[in-house]
Formats: sequence, structure tokens, C-alpha cells
Amino acid sequence: MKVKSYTVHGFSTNVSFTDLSLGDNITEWRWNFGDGTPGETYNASTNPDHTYNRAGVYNATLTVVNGTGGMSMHSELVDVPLKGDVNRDGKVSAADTVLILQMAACGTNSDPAADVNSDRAVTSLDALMVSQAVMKGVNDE
Ligand SMILES: [Ca+2]
Ligand SMILES: [Ca+2]
Repeated sequence: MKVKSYTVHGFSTNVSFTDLSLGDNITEWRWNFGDGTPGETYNASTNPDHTYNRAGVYNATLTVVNGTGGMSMHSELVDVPLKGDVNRDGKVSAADTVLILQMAACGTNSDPAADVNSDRAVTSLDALMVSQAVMKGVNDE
């Protein structure tokens, strides 16, 4: 085993992990997603998906084991955003609506928090959903 790593990419609370471990003799891949759920163990290189129940920052760990009992570990922080909270102040408000509209106008699709309906695009529809949530008093504002 030489290097062990993985990349994290995802929209919404569903996060995809990509195994980047190198080494010929890896026999076991142990994924721990850092949210208290049971880890997943695989006997082959796997790129698992994991759905987090709530927004937050999680410390996910991949441990690889080789045939002679050697072990190697890699941890990475996974930032799972609160839907609609684009400016990351912990609440959804009119300010977020404005930011989402700006992203939609610029064609920015990279902020998972802004893609409220999880269709992998940031559009005025997402802004509308946020503004409706704000008006319904989902938050205290
Ligand atoms: Ca906000
Ligand atoms: Ca969207």
C-alpha cells in the first residue's frame, strides 16, 4: 500500500465518495462516514454514496487493510450544507434568496446549498423555494 485518499463531491446531503487508494494488496476497505452510522466494509474498491440526515461537518475516514495486516487510514472533513443557507450563517433568510438569484443569473451551479430542489442546477426556482420557505416562517425571521 502506498497512498490512500479519496475525494468528496456531492449535491445535497447525499455525498459521493471516490476511492483513490493505491496498492496491489488491499483486501479490505472500511468506510466510516463520521455521523454515528455503522461503517461499511468492502472487499473491493468501492465508491460509496452516503446520505447524511442533517447539515453539518463530518469527519469521514477510509481505512484500507492489506493481506499482511497492514493498515492505512485517511480522514477528510465533509461539509454538508443546510439547504438554502447560501451565506452559511446558519439560517435561511431573504439574503440567501438574493444570493441564489445572483448565482442563477451567473450560471453558477457549484454551490450545493443553493440547489434547494436537488436538480443539480441553481436556478430562479431554487430562489423561489427559499423565499417561500422564508415567508412561511420556517425560520424565525
Ligand atoms: Ca443564510
Ligand atoms: Ca435547483
